[in-house]
Amino acid sequence: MTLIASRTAASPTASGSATPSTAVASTSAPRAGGAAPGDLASDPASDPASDPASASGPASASGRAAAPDPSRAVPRAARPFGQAPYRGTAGMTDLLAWVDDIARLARPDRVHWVSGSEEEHEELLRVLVAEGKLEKLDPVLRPDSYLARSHPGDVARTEARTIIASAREEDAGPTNNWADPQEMRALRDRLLDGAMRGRTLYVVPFSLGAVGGKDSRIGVQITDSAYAVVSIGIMTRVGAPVLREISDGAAWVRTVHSVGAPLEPGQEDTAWPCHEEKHIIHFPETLEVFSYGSGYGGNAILAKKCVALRLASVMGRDEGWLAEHMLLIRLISPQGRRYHVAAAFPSACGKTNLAMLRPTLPGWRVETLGDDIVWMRPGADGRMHAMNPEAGFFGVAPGTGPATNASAIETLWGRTIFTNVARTPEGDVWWEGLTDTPPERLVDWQGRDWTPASGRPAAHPNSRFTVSAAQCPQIAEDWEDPDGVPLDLILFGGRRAAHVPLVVEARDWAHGVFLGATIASERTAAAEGTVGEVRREPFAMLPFCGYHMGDYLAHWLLMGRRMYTDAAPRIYQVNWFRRGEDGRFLWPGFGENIRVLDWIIGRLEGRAGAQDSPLGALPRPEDLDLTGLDLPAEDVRELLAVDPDAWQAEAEGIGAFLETFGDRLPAELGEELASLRSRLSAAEAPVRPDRP
Ligand code: OXD
Ligand code: MN
Repeated sequence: MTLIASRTAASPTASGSATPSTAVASTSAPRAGGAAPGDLASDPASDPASDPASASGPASASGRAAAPDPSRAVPRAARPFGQAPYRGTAGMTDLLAWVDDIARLARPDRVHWVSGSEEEHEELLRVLVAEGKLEKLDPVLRPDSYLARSHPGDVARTEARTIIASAREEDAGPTNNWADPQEMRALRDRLLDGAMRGRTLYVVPFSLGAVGGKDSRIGVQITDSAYAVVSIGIMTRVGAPVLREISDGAAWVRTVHSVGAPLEPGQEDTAWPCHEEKHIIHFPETLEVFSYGSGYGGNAILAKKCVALRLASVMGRDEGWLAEHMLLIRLISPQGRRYHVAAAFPSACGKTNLAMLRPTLPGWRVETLGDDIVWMRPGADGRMHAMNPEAGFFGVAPGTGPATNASAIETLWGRTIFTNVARTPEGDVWWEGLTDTPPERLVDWQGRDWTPASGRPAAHPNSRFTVSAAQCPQIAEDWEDPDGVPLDLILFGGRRAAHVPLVVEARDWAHGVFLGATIASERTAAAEGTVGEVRREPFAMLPFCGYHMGDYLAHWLLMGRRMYTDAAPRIYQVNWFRRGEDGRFLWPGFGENIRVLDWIIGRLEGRAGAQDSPLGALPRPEDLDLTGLDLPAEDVRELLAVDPDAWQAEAEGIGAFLETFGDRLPAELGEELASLRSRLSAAEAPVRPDRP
């Protein structure tokens, strides 16, 4: 018996006639064999390990529980997948009441409580394949891997439909869309009314950070998308161990997601159910999220952008920490010294590549700790401590290849869910950049035949892979350590064709905050909008900051004061994307970025030289180790050049942007801008380093 929903297994009459009480019946259904196998019970069974849904023990690095101990598991045929936990504690009673309320409104055919077991994950994948929502890839070429093709109108985060519904409009600030929370609750109730008819409502308890970690946060996502469930299972730690936290009284975040595509009795499902009308609504005061209409990425895996960034940034503001759109690595020097580096880049600007850097300079090593989100907090030792709250990578596929990110390619050997990439005739995947020469024939991301002459990309530019971080060959051994790592360095970067030099050193924390606040970048396909258009992306957080950006900048300045000046991470700005007049990238990037990191670490260690510029200290060409790199001297000069006239215009743009924060702009940042302007005025001519 399996309790996982399947359209083929579902009874059309049951789906049509589910009353609120039958819809939620499975939350209180009697347990197989009279035991309490799915329970978090109040007495001995309050230990989730005594429940077969969690008999497999705590969630592993893969975000799913390890293989169950056969001596403790109930026979497979009787495994009570999806059964509701017991209302044994106040925490569980609250959770069950909330699930009952949503189920009464959304009227699903059934309710499935996600246990996080490996069997459950596999069963969900099997059902998704049976329903035509996933395609299983060739088991030899790409073992245990799947391909999803989304609806062509549901391919990226929908920033225009992303709302911060704070009680007061001014608290959302000028960079967010705001709507009245009461209206948004009414909208939510209207949209949810019957939205899950004919479908299964999944309850997914998730933990950001190791379950029980002192800086971890937990939440529950209700969703009617099994694709979202398996994705959340990879990206976070899910299931019974989290329920235990809730049962023990831990605070948790409530998130509800519906694809907005109820099924009438007998109605055929589609491969990618979604709705034209989309809303991603955050309630920062009550720490809730409601997402409707989309099944894609950050719109559907609510733990990621909605909770780990937008709501977490609010929690961080209130509790004295920071939730950031950053990668996290450990850089090990040829002398064996270890440095921890966090780096903020806007979406699809190479965070995953830098997170898995394979240095070309001899002796250097990089260990991956995270590729997208970092939570950091000033510690009692006066240093900033950082951790990656996620358990997987949701990376952009195009551009990822053996030459650009060999580690990612190895990470994707199998056990991966691909979305919107192309499929080869042999049943493997392909995307632009995976190989230099495309295969002669493919099925493209929309399921159409494709050849190199088709004149359109085979994979969608925002096509993705979802994979456990544990599969990365260079993942740090301690990547799940709840204590995190002490941070030495913070990088801010964007994608800028002109003006912005390869690297600039901040003078101090306030200047570093100014550099972070003024990042601008060319838009990529990660969100809807015009690709290539330059927009200001402070701290790469423009779409992810859950409150007023001016207050966020003030919070960064405050965090600086919570550290010892000489122990705070040093801040640098980088730009790998500068182009020459002929449009060529001037810097080779990827593994060669170690040369910039080597200079930065040289600065930290006091061994690297620099020249001053109106923007901050820069390397002279001779300060960079360019050994073995066939880089024209003119290109190096261009990469390190600062043109005061162009920067005066840039400063105008920065000023206009900062003004939008009104009286919430911290005075220090106005002073930083004034001092940049006066340094630019004092510079007589473009700073162009001469090669010795
Ligand atoms: C992501 C993004 O998915 O930033 O990580 O869009
Ligand atoms: Mn991201």
